[in-house]
Amino acid sequence: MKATGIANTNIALIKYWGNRNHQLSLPYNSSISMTLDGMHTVTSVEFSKSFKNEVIINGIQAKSEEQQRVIDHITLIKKKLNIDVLLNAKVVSNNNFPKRAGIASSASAFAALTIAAVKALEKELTSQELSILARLGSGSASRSIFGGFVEWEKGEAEDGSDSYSTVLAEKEHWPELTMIVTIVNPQEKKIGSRDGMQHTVRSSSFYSAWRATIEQDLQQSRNAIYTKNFTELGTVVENNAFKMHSLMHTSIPPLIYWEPETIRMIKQVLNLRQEGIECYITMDAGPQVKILCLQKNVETILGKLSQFKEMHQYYVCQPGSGAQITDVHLF
Ligand code: 2P0
Repeated sequence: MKATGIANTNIALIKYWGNRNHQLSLPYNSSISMTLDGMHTVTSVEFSKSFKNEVIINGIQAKSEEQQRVIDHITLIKKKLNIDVLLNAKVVSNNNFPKRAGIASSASAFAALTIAAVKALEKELTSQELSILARLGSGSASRSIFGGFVEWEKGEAEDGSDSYSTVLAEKEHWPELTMIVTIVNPQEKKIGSRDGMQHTVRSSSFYSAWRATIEQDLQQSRNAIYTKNFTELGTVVENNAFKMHSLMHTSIPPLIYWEPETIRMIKQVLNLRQEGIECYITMDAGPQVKILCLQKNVETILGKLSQFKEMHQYYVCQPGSGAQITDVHLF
């Protein structure tokens, strides 16, 4: 009854920001992401009636709020699978990148937790069913079940049965596409995405503009991925990220995930582009700047940015695989 899952994180190219049903993580719009090779969470889960529920993240006992979120997700999985809810779980999870820093650690975390828990409960589910379950833990986790280029369909059903992710293109379709994730400020964020997005939906007068243009962004992004048109993809990805941050900035009170280093990094990337090195920006619910580029330009971009003291750390990621079960357990 012990199983271990490994899941890569993903970065949205076209963002999810706002739920029509918050409890079920049912979004107002579909979103598109790239699963990132090498930025992952590994999670082992074991069930026993003799256990107390226990959650260890990166070698330390999880804080009560984090522990509750993990245990609530496991309880929900048990209920959905008609398993005795008194069966307690020991969960040990390791990330190989900072959590709660705006690099979608909950995406890889809840994807790995979901596949490990289902396997430990000795159930076989389809990828679609796993994507739905992962979505209930964290919306973006529904995308990390799959590798390559992924679309999470918003769906229409009230129960969320048609809101899951599918693969737009496998990772082998466009291996040159690269995401450089720069860590400019490693602090944990104070306002989580789930609270932040609902605040935005309630109070930003720009939310209707976001919804009015999102289908066009999705279509442009799908086309650019299918035809491997980097300029078209980069243009829509960057614009979509700035639109999402405009929603945050026009919330009342404003929700600002950027730090001074974020702006300085944004300027650096725009300067690089002016110098003729084609690269684009995306950002999530945190201060980190991600740079979308082609593999042939990675060395030049890193060479330029290495002179920049704000960049504490970086990850260079190609399109990665979907979530998988492994035999190597963490306990
Ligand atoms: C996304 N984000 O599409 C959007 C863009 C962040 C900005 O989905 O609170 O991971 O971390 O469990 O679902 C982040 O929200 O929520 C997210 P948390 P989730 O990737």
